[in-house]
Amino acid sequence: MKSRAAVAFGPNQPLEIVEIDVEDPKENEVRVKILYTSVCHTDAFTLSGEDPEGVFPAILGHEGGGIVESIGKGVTSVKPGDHVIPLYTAECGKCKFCLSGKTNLCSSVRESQGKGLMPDGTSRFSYQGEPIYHYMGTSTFSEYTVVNEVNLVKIDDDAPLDKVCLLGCGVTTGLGAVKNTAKVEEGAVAAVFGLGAIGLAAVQGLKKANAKRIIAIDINPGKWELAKKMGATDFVNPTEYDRPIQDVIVEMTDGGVDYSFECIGNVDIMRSALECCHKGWGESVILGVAGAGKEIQTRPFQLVTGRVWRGSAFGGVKGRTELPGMVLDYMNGDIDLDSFITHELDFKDINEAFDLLHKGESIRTILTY
Ligand code: NAD
Ligand code: AHE
Ligand code: ZN
Repeated sequence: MKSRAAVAFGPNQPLEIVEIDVEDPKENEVRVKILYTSVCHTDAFTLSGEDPEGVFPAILGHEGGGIVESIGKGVTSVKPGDHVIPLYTAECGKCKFCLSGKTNLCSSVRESQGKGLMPDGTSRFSYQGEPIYHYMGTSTFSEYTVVNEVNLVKIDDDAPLDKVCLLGCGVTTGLGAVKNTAKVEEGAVAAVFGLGAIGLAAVQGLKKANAKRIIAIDINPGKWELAKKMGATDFVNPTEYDRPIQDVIVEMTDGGVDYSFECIGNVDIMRSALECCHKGWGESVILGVAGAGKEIQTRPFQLVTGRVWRGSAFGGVKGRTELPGMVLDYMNGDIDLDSFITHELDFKDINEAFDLLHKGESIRTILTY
């Protein structure tokens, strides 16, 4: 079938809206009509050419919501008409990872997903007869996309897809990093570096966990208002200090924080986030995604003396098992998604959504097809 899509023809080029061909779903695959998508910083990261897994031309996008249009042979968990959220972290329930009880990472389709292909090694997208790569197993920047059944979760029919699409990445990641990865306890002192959707969701998660102090750190003071609304208690702008920001945080907190979260993708700030943790027990979680060739550094003594460095993908959330409940949590008022939506645009204006994110003016822009 024909579909409107925003194609990334090459790194650092604006996306081009073109009419592509989308094949029927094959065995264990599902074709979804995407109604809404937003733009996450990871889409911008891959478009920048910094992603070691970035391939072009590709259809990016991984925060979306839609309706099942058709299913391939063997698909049992969804049917045409079901409301769904695509998942870049698949959940097959059968692989070594899924069965480990230790991680939300799933190995069932990760290898082909990282190559921008379906498991049979081909693409379901083409433009003028030439294949176009998939992205993160989701490719929500196409009106019709094809995903593996394991990359899809059915949600409540009554959930507003223009809001709950945000659970496809950013908000779930921040909330989950606090709850599942750090397992923050009541009364904790925490620092969040970077107040985009991921950092703000971490702040919201910390508030839900009854953290005593939530220090919000960003070089853009325009982010304070939402951080405060989410529950932040202290605000730090690193550009106002001429010494390492970890020293400032350590001083503010009588020795350091219990937990920190890096939500930027800057390896120098990852170091600051670790080193602002309290000696003996402080834990730092890396959420930000850093470009090819970037590496983290610290003195091993930081870890010898009890600080812990962790990372989190999709907040440790198993999407097919847990997302339906998070959707209900939103509908019951237990998760705030609306505050993240700073802009709403027509899908054709998708490049403007990228501009708003780069300029730090938006948290999330909802694009309507
Ligand atoms: P964003 O661009 O909306 O937010 C980043 C924030 O960091 C901005 O507010 C910016 O002002 C701030 N910032 C930039 N440099 C800074 C500095 N030196 N010190 C303090 N603040 C600084 O991005 P986002 O969509 O919230 O994504 C944040 C990061 O999380 C990205 O790297 C993204 O790729 C990554 N991410 C990871 C996961 C995961 O599963 N681990 C999921 C989603 C996004
Ligand atoms: N492709 C990159 C890594 C990108 C990355 O770390 N992705 C995060 C999700 S970001 C969502 O906005 C993730 O979940 N990673 C785990 C995984 O299996 O992809 C690279 O460096 O190669
Ligand atoms: Zn994302």
